[in-house]
Amino acid sequence: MSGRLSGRTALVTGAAQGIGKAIAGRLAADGATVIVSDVNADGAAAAATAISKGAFAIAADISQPDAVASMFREIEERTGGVDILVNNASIVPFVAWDNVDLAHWRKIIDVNLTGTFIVTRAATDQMRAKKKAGRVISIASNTFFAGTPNMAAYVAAKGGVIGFTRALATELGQYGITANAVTPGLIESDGVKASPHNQAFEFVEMLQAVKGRGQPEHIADVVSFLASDDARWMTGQTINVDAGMVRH
Ligand code: NAD
Ligand code: 4PL
Repeated sequence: MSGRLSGRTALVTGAAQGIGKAIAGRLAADGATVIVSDVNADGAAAAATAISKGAFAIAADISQPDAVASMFREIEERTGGVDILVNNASIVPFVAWDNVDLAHWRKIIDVNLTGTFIVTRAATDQMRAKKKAGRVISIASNTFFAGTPNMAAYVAAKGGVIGFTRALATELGQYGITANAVTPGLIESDGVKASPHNQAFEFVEMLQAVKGRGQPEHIADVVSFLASDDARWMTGQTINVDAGMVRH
């Protein structure tokens, strides 16, 4: 699309489908070499093939430190190291409050928050070792502002991602690495279309200032900006991208 990321290597987690796949496609169109990563190995391979130029797949579960470490060894061998990390992989549950038990809570925190930490730890260690002016962009959610129902553990994890982003910006600024978060509103992703969240569009649209259904590309465009040199003076920030559903 622009070539503004040519020469950079970008890792997008959870990129087999949905928002992550759109982000991977956009960063590749911007000229980056993109690693399409997902716990769904076949889906990641198919997405990398669809993106084609400059993209390849590595399967990894972000909550498994050994799998993540081996992914970063492969990235180093094949590209010399990651410049841009997009923390996108998450479980997007729809679970009524009365069914939010400890097992569900632990699973969501383990993948959505601890998984984000595991990948970010490995990625930023690699960026520092390779003297990269790195970028960490984490996909949170506007449910953190709205307190959206049927997602209590998810909302808590996304709040954790926003807090982590603020601390990370402070810790890593001295190495020239920035950390920012994006909070999408309801997006018509593959996961949402296959879930009860698909019933929420009419209600959410009523709350939006700009009408229509959020699409993965709406998020990918903002992530592309945050990954670009135009965002060099921003760190520790959270950009809300939800057609004005909430005002943050
Ligand atoms: P999706 O369910 O369509 O895709 C998520 C992808 O993440 C899947 O390919 C899945 O296999 C992968 N994944 C899940 N657990 C993983 C793990 N442990 N390790 C590696 N990969 C894993 O989801 P989406 O709607 O595209 O959401 C993408 C991101 O955007 C998530 O962080 C989500 O919380 C966030 N988000 C989505 C919406 C929305 O309405 N769709 C709104 C706000 C934020
Ligand atoms: C407004 O992050 O932001 C449903 C499902 N509705 O995952 C989300 C809204 C969902 C959201 C989200």
